Amino acid sequence: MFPLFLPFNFIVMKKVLVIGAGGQIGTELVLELRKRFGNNQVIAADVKETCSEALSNGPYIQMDVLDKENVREYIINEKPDDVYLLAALLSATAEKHPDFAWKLNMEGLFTILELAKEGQIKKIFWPSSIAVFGPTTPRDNTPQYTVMEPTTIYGISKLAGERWCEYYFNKYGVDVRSIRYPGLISYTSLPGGGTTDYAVDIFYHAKKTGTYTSFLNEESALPMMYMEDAIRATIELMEAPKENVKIRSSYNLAGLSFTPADLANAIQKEQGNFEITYAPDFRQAIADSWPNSIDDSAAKNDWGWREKYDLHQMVKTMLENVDISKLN
Ligand code: AKB
Repeated sequence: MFPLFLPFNFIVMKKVLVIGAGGQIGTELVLELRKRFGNNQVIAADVKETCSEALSNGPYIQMDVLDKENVREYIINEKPDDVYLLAALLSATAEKHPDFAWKLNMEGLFTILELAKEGQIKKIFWPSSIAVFGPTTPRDNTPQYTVMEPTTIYGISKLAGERWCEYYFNKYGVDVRSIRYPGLISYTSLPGGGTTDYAVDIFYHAKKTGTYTSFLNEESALPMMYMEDAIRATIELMEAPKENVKIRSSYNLAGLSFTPADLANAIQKEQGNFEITYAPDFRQAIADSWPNSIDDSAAKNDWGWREKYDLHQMVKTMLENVDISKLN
């Protein structure tokens, strides 16, 4: 006879593959998915040969998302239900390697969309970004639907990717879901190559030396979010009933919005001794083309999104947890 109460993991015994698991989002996403679905159900994949210590509690495979045949063979054999495709070059690095950024950010997406079209994957998560907006977009409380003329190669690739996602949903019924991430702030894994990275770096320097030189000027307000909120949003969107996911390009998502000066003040309040100076570099022009704040009412209405972290809570949590030995 069947037991009356089935354990949670038995009921939701799905297999999940996270490609690009070694990055800032990937690491924390894998850990949270493993808590929910079981360690062995969530496969971390990354281009790096070996797995980071943080991800050693479950399966890991080396995977280059540009090696299409290998990705296809793996997915067809392993049959993951959900695939999170996170491998990408972020805004600042992409400006230095535009050809490779376009290749990496687009080709992997096509491979995964095609596999879903063939019925090999049930659901896809693909991250977009506030970088899809550009200097002609209204900058305050940027609407879900508005002018989108990105000026960075990263933004262009993300906007093109959004259009492809929506096309595969409309044309082939591919269940693809996406969020336009703001700058993400976390302490488990360092960000790499983004324009919003200052908002993570600052905590390591504040704790180690009490000073920081920001590569954005003091007035650069940008949409930001604490990683715990971003991971929860991602999983909530992926677990939402299909009919609630009305936007198949990508959802605006808002959490916080602050300038380097606001962040420095909040750190000063929390820590006492802290000084910031400003030396804007090429990333300033990227920040200047992005929104100050985002309207995320569609995400709130469609699948119930609510942020939890405010600036004070985020600063407190970061100062308590950043490990300064990670700073070279
Ligand atoms: C970046 O700065 O490139 C990213 C992003 C906003 O997508 N953090």
